[in-house]
Amino acid sequence: MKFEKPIYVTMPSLAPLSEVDAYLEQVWKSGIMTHNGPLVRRFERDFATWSGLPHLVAVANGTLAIQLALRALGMPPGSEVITTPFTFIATLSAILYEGLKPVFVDIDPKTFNLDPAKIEAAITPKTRAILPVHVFGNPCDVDTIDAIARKHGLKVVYDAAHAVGVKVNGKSVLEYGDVSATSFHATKLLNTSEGGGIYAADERIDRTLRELRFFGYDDAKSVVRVGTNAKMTEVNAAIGLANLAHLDDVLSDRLAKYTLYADLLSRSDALAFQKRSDGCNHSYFPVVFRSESALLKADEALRRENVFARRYFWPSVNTYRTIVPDAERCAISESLAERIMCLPLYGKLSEDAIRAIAGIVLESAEGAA
Ligand code: T4K
Repeated sequence: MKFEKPIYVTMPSLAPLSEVDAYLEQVWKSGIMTHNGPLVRRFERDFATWSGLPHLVAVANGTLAIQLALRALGMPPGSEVITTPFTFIATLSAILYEGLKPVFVDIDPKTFNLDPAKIEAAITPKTRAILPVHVFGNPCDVDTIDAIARKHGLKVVYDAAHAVGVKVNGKSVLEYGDVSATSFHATKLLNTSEGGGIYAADERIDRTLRELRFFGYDDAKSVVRVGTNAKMTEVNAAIGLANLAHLDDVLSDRLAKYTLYADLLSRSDALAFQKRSDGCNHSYFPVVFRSESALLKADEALRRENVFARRYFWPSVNTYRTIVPDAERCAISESLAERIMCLPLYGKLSEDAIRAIAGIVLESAEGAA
């Protein structure tokens, strides 16, 4: 059965418009649109409270959040940053944009996260930091990574773009590492349309991040460093505040939908799934096929029914020859990237639609097996 309207990989989780309007009225009344105004400050406070963090730096998007996080650590140009090849292009471009050198270390084939057992072999005298990603909201092995970083005197910046609501050892995963950068993009569990957030426990780093996002100004409006404009606007904060009130419901709904997909699909041994750790937020539903041709066949079958899954993440970012011509090969990531696809997963997706999508994927994968 062909879906009447196209089903995309995701749709934004949106609060009722009246709830956004209530915040926007404040913006219209005050005329304060930006420059870390009252709604941005409130969004920072409320998101931090919801996450159990003491503070947060809200920024314009998740890519700038990673860039500022790297910049705030003050690494010399050309410093090596150990990172994962299995991620969205933004992780890599942020490292390159900051004039740093990415060094790719392959992933764990089960969790899809940077494999901590392979990190130490990649450390050189130029290594200054490790930048892992909590892929699809599945937390990294933070204790092992932090222990390696401490042993070698390295900084850790987590790309936590997918990790809103993720907990490890009973606390927000954003608390791990020196700095964590998250995303509030329209496609994320909590969205401000475009937006990002950075958390650093260290007060000096936190202050530096605030200066970096605001042209290098300190609180007294003296220019104390080279900064940029990475501010979140009041309108974005209004959307975020309204959506934040529904975040607990969004998270429990994702878990229910993820579980339904998993129950339906795990009966086939033509498919494999991400090994999730406790605290995962189930923000994506990735499914792994035996071969790229099996994936393409399933994708085609879905498209025929008006369903548009996404190849997150393909290709493995170490293979972007135009920007990283000499990058390390990463066999596990490159193979996974060819065989993995994320199925539609969002609040308005009905149970019937999930059953139908799973049926198409199963039929196609088993036919290809
Ligand atoms: N690090 C990681 C690991 C990331 O995954 C990302 C972003 C970042 C860093 C950087 O964060 P940001 O700078 O973006 O804050 C999307 C998102 O644009 C991107 O935020 C996300 N990761 C990435 C995984 O996915 P596309 O090009 O696949 O998205 P797009 O625009 O095709 O959207 C997917 C589907 O969502 C559409 O088919 C329809 C739906 N959609 C999308 C938008 C933008 C809507 O319904 N409404 C919308 O406004 O990159």
